[in-house]
Amino acid sequence: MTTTTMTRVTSMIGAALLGLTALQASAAPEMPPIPDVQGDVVQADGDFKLKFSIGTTQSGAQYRGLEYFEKIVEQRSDGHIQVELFPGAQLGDDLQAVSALQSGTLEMTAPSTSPLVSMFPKFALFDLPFLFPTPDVADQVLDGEIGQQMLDDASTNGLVAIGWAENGYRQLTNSRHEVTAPEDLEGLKIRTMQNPIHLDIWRTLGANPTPMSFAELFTALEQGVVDGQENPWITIQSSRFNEVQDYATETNHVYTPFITLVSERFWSRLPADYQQLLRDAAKQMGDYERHVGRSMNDQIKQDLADSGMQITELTPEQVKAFQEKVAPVYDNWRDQIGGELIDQVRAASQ
Ligand code: KDG
Repeated sequence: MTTTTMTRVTSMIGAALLGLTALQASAAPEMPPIPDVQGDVVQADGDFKLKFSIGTTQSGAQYRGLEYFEKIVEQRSDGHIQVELFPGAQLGDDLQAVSALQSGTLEMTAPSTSPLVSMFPKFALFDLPFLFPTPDVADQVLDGEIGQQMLDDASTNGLVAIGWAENGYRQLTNSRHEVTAPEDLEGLKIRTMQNPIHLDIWRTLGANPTPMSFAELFTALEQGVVDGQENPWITIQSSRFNEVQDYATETNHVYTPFITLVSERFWSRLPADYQQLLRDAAKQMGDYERHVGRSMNDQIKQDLADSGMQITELTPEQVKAFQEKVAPVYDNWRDQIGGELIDQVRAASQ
């Protein structure tokens, strides 16, 4: 191949790549800029390496939050704590990452609460359908007494729970047909998180639910092992589910938080001032990450529609039909979660 053809070929490849990156760049919605670091440098002894693993991808709001966490911790420790980020379940899915923290082979992770319900039964509060009518109610609970009590309860079994972030309000997608009523779910194979309440929700709604790790979801959708799934808009886009799903229904049926966890073995090696630095950084990361996800929902819905997905926004009457059909789930789980806790959250939305 003569040099000119090479250059022509290379320039063509270059152009194609540029085109591609431009396309990808155009696909990724504008994220709010990462804020400046607030607070002074923390003086403390020792140098530390911290690996932080998550299951969602690099183009999601959660990863953006981690980038802010990394910036705060490295700047305010004057480089004495080095943070390495691992998105996309590179170091394992939620359950694998949590057990890696317990064995001390990983320092931090931020899973959804749903896969951890067998370890922390009270987390099931977040899996009850339609319990958090607005983000405000979610913030009141996470940043209030209930949220703090849950962090304290989860600081056991080799784990230290230091903060909350947000996965978000979950939306249904599928590859078969538009869903506007529970009856449309008849016979649809829906992937759920590995969580007994989510299985109960979709069974009660008339679908055929299958529990599965998030790390296996895209392939299962692509191969038609399951017809549908449910996740927040930001996760639907950042995981490119719109490439294997044609229909989305804005159900907002469950609010899922992320909980920020540290390995107790790593934590106990940190000087107290660095422990406080990680707590401060986790708080700022969580607040920023909530803002990122919420500020992008409308833009993402538009992008998904532009990508060819049929987005269905339910009327209040249609939402009510889902709420009424799924109400029995509360009777099944009230005792395990605690009626008082559920009533406290309900009171917060009055
Ligand atoms: O680590 C990623 C999971 O925490 C998260 O995406 C869970 O919403 C989730 C799902 O559907 O598995």
